[in-house]
Amino acid sequence: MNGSSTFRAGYVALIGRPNVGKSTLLNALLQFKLSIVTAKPQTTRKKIAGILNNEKFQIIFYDTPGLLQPGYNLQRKMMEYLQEAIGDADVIVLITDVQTSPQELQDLTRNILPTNKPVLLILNKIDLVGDNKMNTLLKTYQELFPQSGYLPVSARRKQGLESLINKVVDFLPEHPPYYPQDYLSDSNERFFIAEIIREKIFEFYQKEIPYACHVEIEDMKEKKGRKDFIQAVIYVDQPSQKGIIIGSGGKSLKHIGESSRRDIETFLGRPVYLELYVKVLKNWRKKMSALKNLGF
Ligand SMILES: Nc1nc2c(ncn2[C@@H]2O[C@H](COP(=O)(O)OP(=O)(O)OP(=O)(O)O)[C@@H](O)[C@H]2O)c(=O)[nH]1
Ligand SMILES: [Mg+2]
Repeated sequence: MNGSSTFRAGYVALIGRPNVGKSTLLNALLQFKLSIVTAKPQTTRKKIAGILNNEKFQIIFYDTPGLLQPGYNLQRKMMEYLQEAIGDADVIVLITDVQTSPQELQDLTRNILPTNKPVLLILNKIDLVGDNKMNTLLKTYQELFPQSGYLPVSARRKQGLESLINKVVDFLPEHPPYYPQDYLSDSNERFFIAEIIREKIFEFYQKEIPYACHVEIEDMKEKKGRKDFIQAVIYVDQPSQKGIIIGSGGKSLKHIGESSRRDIETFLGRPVYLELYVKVLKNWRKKMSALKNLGF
């Protein structure tokens, strides 16, 4: 009867440089670990919807790949996802952190920030600095990004999130929900399972290896009275990387399998059996046809 006329719903793009904490912030806002988080930049490669629901609003947040100057086709695809999220958004949340140079961010965003949409600038990781440094940074950002609203937060410590949600909701149009109100995302389980495996690869291997890997779920079967069976393949882009992924006596791959399985079980809320293997798909990050086949 009442309240329905004031329901607000809309799309919010979470954008920013690699590693500033976009995925951490999404998870903190949803109070659920949906998007993978690692200490390495360029972890997120697609746009990932995370839907926040309550009686008054539905916010569809889009986590996106970190903003960069693309050097190869995978990175070009990543920037297309970012542009799509900006294009679809009712509100842009531009995230930066206390380690990023404000000037550099201004240079990078000059041509991508729309002038006809509200932009909220979020200064993340304030747990790493004192109030003085934080206030100086906020002042610099206010000078460089005059049309924005500003908020300091710590995604890791879950500080400032309520103000962020309130500000976002203020900008949202009156609109009925876009998705059923028990939806958390529009991606399927398989996508998130592959992402969990990729997170473990990012955490475990060094240098170029994580960037050369792509993960696909080849088979997933529910088995009555038994654990679900999941088969995943890790694609590498050079033959020499296959041995590194597997490790001596299969040790490294076994470690990835065990740590992935634990997190997949937490994510799904049920026990699974996980089988991993490795395939070479030469230069998949550069070849448009390979990228297309892998869902980019
Ligand atoms: N100290 C501190 N660290 C944070 C905070 N938020 C995120 N981090 C850390 O920053 C690193 C990067 O976090 P992500 O959430 O993966 O960053 P991202 O912006 O999604 O990175 P890409 O997907 O690579 O673009 C991780 O090690 C996080 O734990 C914060 O509020 N405080
Ligand atoms: Mg991310």
